[in-house]
Amino acid sequence: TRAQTPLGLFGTDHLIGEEERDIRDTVRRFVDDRIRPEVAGWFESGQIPARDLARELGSLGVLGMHLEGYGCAGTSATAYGLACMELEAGDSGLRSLVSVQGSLAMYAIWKHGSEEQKQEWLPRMASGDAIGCFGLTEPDFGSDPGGMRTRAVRDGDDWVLDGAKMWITNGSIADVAVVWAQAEGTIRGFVVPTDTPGFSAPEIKRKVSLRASVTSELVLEGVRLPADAVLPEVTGLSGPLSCLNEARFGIVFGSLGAARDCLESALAYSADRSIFDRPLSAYQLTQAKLADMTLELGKGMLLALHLGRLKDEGRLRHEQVSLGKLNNVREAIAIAREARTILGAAGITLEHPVMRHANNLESVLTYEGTSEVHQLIIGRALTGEAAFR
Ligand code: TGC
Ligand code: FAD
Repeated sequence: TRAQTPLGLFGTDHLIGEEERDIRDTVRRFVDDRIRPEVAGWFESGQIPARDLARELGSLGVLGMHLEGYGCAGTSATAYGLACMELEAGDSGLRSLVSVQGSLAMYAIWKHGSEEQKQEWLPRMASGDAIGCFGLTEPDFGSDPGGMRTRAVRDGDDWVLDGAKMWITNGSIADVAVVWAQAEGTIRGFVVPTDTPGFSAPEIKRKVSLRASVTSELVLEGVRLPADAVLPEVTGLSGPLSCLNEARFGIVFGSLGAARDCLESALAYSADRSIFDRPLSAYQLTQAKLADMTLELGKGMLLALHLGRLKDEGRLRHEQVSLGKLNNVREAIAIAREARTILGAAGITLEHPVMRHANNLESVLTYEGTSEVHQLIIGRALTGEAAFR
């Protein structure tokens, strides 16, 4: 009998257009050639060549790829999702770099910025010459960003920002930070060049998850900005939340990339590993695990593609993104853990990608809305009752 890949068995490629497949295959080749040989080392040392990678990802065309104009490719949302999937098959940290750049920092400027802000930042960010970060979370306000304490106060025409942001991806390496702050009774976004006096971004060390990604604190002490640093087109919490929808959508696909990589590792290992004189893959218990993992991967992929098509038609609602983020990250972690059992002791090392993905997915479960927050968003959509507070 002919061995099939898990997603080959589902036949999901038939739901993807030719151009989307070409984009996916290009990103897959980049990950195979450039990322796979290096990524375990980056994870182990907690150091990534982020600036080089940003330029390479810019040349590949994935930074802000689903945005129109300003040097961005303007692909379908589904193509962007598929790219996220390939990037995260390499490492969640790589997909994070791309998510934060394209879906959070660039999207905030693209959607809510002035023409001058777009001209100044978007082309450089699309090419990877400038790196962006997105400061929403604070030390005391993660799931409840509406309570943020960072303040922007008017001084003449200027704005002066004071406060702190926490757990900010790309913070220490960013050229520009999109910072959300309380301003004149509402929440507003500010475009902050990171060389502005009073801005600093110490890196958070000793992580055991998402080690191939820079995570930082942002400290804002009397950061003085000109009047035109504010994002003019949005006020209130819906501003940052609109950006989160974009990044969460990428995670719906991305998490499946990590899961697929774990499942494929387990498949390959089980075929090679001989136990009690037979390949591990020939045992019924192993096949039950492989079949169940394949089912969840395939179901997650069908959900992702469905959400992708809704987004391409402009009909995707944010509660639907929550369905995808909650399910696919949760199942990706379950797949990573099950795959790890098949590898036995070998599964706990960096010789195989499985434990690295499993550890990374713990961060993915928490960021962009924890699984509990997404349960509550879905619960509110079902019942009409908000149970957040
Ligand atoms: P709530 O009253 O529900 O909403 C306030 C206003 O926002 C509107 N809204 C949305 N708009 C766009 N998209 C959404 N998803 C929206 N959800 C709500 C809403 O209509 C309302 O508008 P208006 O005009 O009436 O004012 O707000 P709430 O304070 O009750 O909070 C709701 C809650 C808990 C769901 C929300 O705050 C939330 O999603 N919390 C989770 C926070 C989060 O996800 N943080 C992520 C930070 S960034 C990150 O993690 C990057 S990871 C980096 C990487 O990918 O590597
Ligand atoms: P908390 O909000 O304190 O939650 C703690 C626990 O309480 C969780 O289990 C949560 O689900 C639960 N909980 C919360 N509310 C309720 C409720 N109403 N009912 C029941 N349980 C509840 N943020 C950014 O702004 N930009 C970034 O670039 C960024 N990058 C990140 C990178 C990494 C590696 C990580 C780990 C985080 C990043 N974050 C970023 C922050 C991330 O968005 C927050 O960690 C997340 O929103 C959760 O906030 P918290 O960690 O403060 O947890």
